[in-house]
Amino acid sequence: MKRAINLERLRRDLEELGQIGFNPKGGVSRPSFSQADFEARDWFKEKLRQASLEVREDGAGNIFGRLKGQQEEPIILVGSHFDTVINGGLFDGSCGVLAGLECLRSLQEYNFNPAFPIEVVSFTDEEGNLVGDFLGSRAFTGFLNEELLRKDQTHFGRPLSEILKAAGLSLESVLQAKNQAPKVLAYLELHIEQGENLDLEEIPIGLVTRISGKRLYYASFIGRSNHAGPTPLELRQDAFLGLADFALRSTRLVASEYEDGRLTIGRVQLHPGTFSVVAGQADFTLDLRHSEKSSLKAMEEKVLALAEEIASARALSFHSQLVDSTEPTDMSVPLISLLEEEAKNLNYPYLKMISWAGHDAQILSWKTDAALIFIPSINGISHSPEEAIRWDDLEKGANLLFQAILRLAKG
Ligand code: HGY
Ligand code: MN
Ligand code: MN
Repeated sequence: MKRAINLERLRRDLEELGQIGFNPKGGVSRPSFSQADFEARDWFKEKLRQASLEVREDGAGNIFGRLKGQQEEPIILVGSHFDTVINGGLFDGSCGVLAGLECLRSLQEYNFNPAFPIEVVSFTDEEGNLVGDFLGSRAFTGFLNEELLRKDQTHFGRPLSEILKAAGLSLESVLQAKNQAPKVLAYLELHIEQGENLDLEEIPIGLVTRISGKRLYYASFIGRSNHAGPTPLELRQDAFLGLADFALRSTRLVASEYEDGRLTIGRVQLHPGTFSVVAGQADFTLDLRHSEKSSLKAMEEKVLALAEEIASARALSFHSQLVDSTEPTDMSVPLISLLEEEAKNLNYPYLKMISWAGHDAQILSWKTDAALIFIPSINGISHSPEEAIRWDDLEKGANLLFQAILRLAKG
C-alpha cells in the first residue's frame, strides 16, 4: 500500500494559519516580523513541538523542525515560507511549509527511520517586504547582498536594524545564519503555480524545470514642483507625466520585443502629492522578469535607456536603485527525474513547466539539488484574496512530496 499523508490534518493547519493576519475585508497580511508574523511563528513552533520535532531558529529567523536521522548530516530539507504580500492569499508559501510538516508527521506514523535527518523550514521574508526577495533563504545559503542590507532601508520605510531588533535579531545575526546551516543533500518545495496553466489543462502536478529571473528596482523621475494654477502645461517639468509616459511605452516595448517578458510597476508615490502642486517627484517600483538570462539583461538595458530618453525629452532626471537581481535558474535534473518516477507510480498526471514567480527553491539551487512541485491555482490567481486551490490537488502534491522524501531519506 502506497503510504500517504493525512489531508484533513493538513487542511486544518492551513485553515488555522490562514486566520493569522486575516483581514475581514479580504486577504491575509503577514509580512515578516509584523505582529501577525510573530503570532504565526509561535503557532508554527508549537505545531513542530506537538509533532515531536526538534525546533530551532537561525540568525535570520528561519524556523526549522527536525526529524532525526541515523546520522547528523547531510539533511533533506523541505519547506517554503509563510510570510505573505499585503492582502495576499492563504496558500502562497504556506502550502509548502505545512505539507512538509504533514510529511514529517506521516513518516513518524509509519515508523520510518530515515538515514538522513529531514527538516521542514519556513524561510523569512520570501516576499521582499524587507530588503529584496528571499532574505531568509539567501541568509541560509550565504547569498546575501551585504552592501544593500547595510543601507538599513526597508520596503515600508522602517530601518531594517529596528525591525530585526524587535525580532531579537540583528544584521550580524542575519549575516551569520549561513554558518549555522547544516549540509543539505536536497531541497524540495511544494507551491501553488500562481499562474493558470495547470488549472486550464486540468493537470494536478507541475514539475518546474526552470524559475524565471528578475530585477527589482526602486526608481524615480524628478522634475520641478510648481503651482497647478499659474503654471502653463507647456512650462511644466511634471514628474508624473514622465512616469505615465514611461509606464505605457515600456510596457509596449516589452510586449512587442520580449515575448514572455514581464514588466510591473506595483507602487507609485508622487511628491508632494496634493491637488494644487505639479508633482516634482514620482517614485515607483519596477519589477522585470524573463526566463532567459540574455533576454532579461537586454530587456533591462532597453527599459532603463527608455526611461533616460523620456527624462531628457521632458526636462526631468531619472534615478534607479537595484534592489534584487536573481538570474533564471534551472532546477535539479536528477530530482525532476525522481519526481517524474514517483508521479508515474502514483498515477498522477504532471506537466513540466517554467515558474514565472520566484521561489526559495531558486536560491537553494545555488547551494544544493533543489526541486519545485506545483499544484494548480484556481483561475491562476495569486497574491490576492481570491487565491484558491482544490484540496485533492494539494493531497496529490503532498503525497508526491512524501514519496520523494521517502526515496531520498532511505539513503
Ligand atoms: O515575487 C515573487 O515572484 C515571489 O512571490 N516573491
Ligand atoms: Mn511564494
Ligand atoms: Mn508570493
